[in-house]
Amino acid sequence: ISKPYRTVIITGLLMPMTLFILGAYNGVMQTIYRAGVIHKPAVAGISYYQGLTMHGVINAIVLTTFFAVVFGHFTTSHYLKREPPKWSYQISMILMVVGTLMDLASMLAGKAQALYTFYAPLQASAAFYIGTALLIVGSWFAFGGWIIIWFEWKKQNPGKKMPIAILGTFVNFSMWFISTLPVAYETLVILTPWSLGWTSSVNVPLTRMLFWMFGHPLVYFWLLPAYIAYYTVLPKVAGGKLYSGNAARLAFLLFLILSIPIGVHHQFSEPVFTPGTKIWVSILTYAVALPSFMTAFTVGASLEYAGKKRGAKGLLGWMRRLPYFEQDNFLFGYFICGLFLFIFGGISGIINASYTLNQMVHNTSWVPGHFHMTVAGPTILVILGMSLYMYSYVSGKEIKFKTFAVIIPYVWMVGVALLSHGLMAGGLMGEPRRTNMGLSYTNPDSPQFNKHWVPTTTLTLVGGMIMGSAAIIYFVVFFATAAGKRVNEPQISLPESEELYEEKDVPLLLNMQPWLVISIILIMFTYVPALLSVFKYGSPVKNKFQTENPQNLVK
Ligand code: HAS
Repeated sequence: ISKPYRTVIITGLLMPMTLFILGAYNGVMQTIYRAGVIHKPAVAGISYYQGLTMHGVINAIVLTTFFAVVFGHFTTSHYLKREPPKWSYQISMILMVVGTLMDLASMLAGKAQALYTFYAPLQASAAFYIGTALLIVGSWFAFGGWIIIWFEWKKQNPGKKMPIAILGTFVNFSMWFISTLPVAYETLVILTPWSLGWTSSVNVPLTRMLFWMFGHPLVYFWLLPAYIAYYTVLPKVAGGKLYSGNAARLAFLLFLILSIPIGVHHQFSEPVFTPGTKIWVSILTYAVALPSFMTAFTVGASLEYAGKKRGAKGLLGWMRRLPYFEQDNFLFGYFICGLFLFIFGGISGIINASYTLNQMVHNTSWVPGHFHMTVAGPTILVILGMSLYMYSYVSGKEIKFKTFAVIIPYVWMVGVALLSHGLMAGGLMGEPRRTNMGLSYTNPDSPQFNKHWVPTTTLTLVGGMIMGSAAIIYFVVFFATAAGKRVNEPQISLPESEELYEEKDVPLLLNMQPWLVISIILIMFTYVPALLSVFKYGSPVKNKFQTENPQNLVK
């Protein structure tokens, strides 16, 4: 591995992991505010919404984007046996670092309290919008470099199939590229001039629609690196083989067509969109669960095969034989805990997808309950495990405190399960999300005090504390590893799972082009009517606190 490439990868691992300390701290603070342990609008100079914005932006946008890029460098260089052009990875990292620093400065200065969803009417500083755009554009450059080396590889290896990890990476970044166009437009063309006072009004529903055009595929951008690891790394780590390569390919390609056109499912409660658009999006949202059901089957079958190869007997005996606590296989714990949480994260997502059930749970704490079992489940656990793994390889340093490294995911999983249970149980009783409840509902001195939300917010607090403890142990392991001495030659290497069967080639699964065309058609089907509605019913709002009378928005 060349020195500049190593420097870029190490920066891409160290910088977001350092910021994650601040992100995780602000997450724990959320549970403290909610449980009414403190009844204050701010702690240590960071206000409730400032902290919530930092928590979301650092954990869900910065850490995940850096990881997707670094993991993409690893998968492409490992499977294509070459490095991308220097300009591509260097420009990419510079833009991402500068963008992140702009975001961080805005958030620390209290100039960005618009939450990680940052649509109007909440307003952040122009630096925040430009920083976010730079972070995104930086990731495009990395993708450009991988496309170049893919064509080189293809020329030198005619007739060879695109490796599954490369297909997963390309699907993920194609979807990312398409869906980041609307948010780049939103931040640079609409929100930045509005924030600078160059425009006097803003079309709120338009900014929300453009955000969710990006915001939903964003969640699959978080998930797909984890799926790449589940399909191509986990079977090997578990001691088995991948049950079906064709099923893995189909799952990724289905994400390419179904991830983008469903953003409106975050907007079921908004009167701007017609019922027709909402029903259509509800149906597509059920459809996007299919590739995950397929993943549950394929990955489950691969694990069963691994357990049986390790000597398991009977129907479920394979579950007992898997390498849960093996130090040399420490990645296994991160993967399996993520999969376990995702069973419940997925079920709650399918509940959200129902147009009618969504009316019950929308804007309650049920929603963060759902997304902590997905983002803080497979996404973050694979990020934590793989970051440690990649750091150790690319720096040539041994992982320190391996016993701790093995138990972290289990502690984290217990924390997430309790936190999410508290949030979801509270949500079903109407507990609001994004609210400093310590000032009102969980403050016994407030006339708004609600005793029914005390047990649920307390459970959330306990879960948050356990997650916080797991995070502290992780930071010790990660930074002790980073501070260690180099003992091996730095290299890029990944565990490579073989496929169990030699399956027949299916041409449609080896060509992304038709899927890209279907993707564009489905996007048009959803967003042309959605855009027409937004222009018809979404009136510009003059200042950030004034909203239209909802009656005017309904025809
Ligand atoms: Fe979601 C809201 C619907 C998946 C993240 N979601 C959110 C928000 C976030 C988020 C962050 O339809 C809140 C945004 C905000 O701030 O407002 N979501 C879904 C559906 C799915 C789904 C249908 N979400 C995700 C993933 C996320 C994520 C993945 C991040 C990574 N979500 C919604 C909806 C809303 C929403 C509505 C709007 C709510 C509202 O009103 O605001 C599906 O993709 C889920 C499919 C998943 C499965 C599970 C498969 C299980 C697997 C594990 C198998 C286990 C094995 C292990 C093999 C079908 C693969 C076995 C072995 C052993 C030993 C046990």
